[in-house]
Amino acid sequence: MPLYIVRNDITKMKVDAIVNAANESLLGGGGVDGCIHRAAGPELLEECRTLGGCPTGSAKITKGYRLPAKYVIHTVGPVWHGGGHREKEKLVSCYRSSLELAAAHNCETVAFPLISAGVYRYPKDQAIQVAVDTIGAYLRGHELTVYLVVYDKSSFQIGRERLAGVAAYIDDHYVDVHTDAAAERQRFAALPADPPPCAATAPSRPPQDRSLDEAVEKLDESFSQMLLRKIGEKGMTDAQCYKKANIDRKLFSKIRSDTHYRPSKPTAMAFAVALELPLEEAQELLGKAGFAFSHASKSDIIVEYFIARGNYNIYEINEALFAFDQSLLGG
Ligand code: AR6
Repeated sequence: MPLYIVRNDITKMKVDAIVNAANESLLGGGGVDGCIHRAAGPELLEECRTLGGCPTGSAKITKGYRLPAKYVIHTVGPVWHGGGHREKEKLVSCYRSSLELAAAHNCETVAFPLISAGVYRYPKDQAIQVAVDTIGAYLRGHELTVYLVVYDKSSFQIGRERLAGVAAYIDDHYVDVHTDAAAERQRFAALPADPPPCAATAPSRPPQDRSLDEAVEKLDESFSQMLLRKIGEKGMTDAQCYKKANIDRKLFSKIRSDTHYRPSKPTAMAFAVALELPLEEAQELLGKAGFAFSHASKSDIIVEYFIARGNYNIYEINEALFAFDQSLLGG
């Protein structure tokens, strides 16, 4: 199920559980901990007093009281001491323990702040990376929707290593909007007209003309048909594909059952990424939904950057899209 990166105050999130970046006493503090206790009311502290604290890397659960969230999962991140004191291992454990606790309480939606990235001084870029990688890995095997709540935009510094290449690629490829709007129109004009709605209307071919038949069949394929064919060809299950695409199971079912479903561009791109299609094939799949990669669109260039490098990690792609204020893929 999907991972969304959002900018918000976590105390406002209407989810089953929000995660608190607490300290080992679980008796409140500053930062997001202070915000959560203020919004939940004094009953939260009362319940926290009964828990007997929590070791670093673990998590404990309470009710949400006056919060819109049903539960608060309190986890204790590591204090940053330079990186040589198993900080990463402990931070990974915070995310895992919190997710497992959420699942044990039948939560379907969970929101995390960037644990340890404030008072505990974990470098923000590395904290985001640990969060995205750990949550992403967990979601491959579980049906849960997770929100990573980023409070301040400065958490996403363009200068950092993981995004530096993306910034340079955008500089090289982002073309003047006016010039490119014309190019985009031309590109659309060059696309084949929408295929007829039903394969039965395709002209019949002599049996020996197999390859032409196949070509015509492919032209007639809808987005949904092409998607399902490619899932089969890649030997993937539906679930593997929609999870890798950061797509909700319900949306996938809709696409599966409606041959003529027209997805949004981010959804079509998400499937191209999940199927690990090279650029040309990705372009073909997008074309089935009536879209094309455009150098007038920063988000297209960012996705293209990752595909061209064979990096099909949708969470990393979304991290970059978020950093550049673009709509995320999937979801
Ligand atoms: N919503 C979402 N994120 C927030 C909010 C909010 N309302 N407020 C802050 N953040 P921190 P830590 C972000 O310091 O580093 C407390 O005193 C913030 O920008 O809250 O794990 C505890 O009691 C930052 O990116 O947690 C502990 O003693 C992230 O949340 C200690 O701080 C985490 O920053 C824990 O330190």
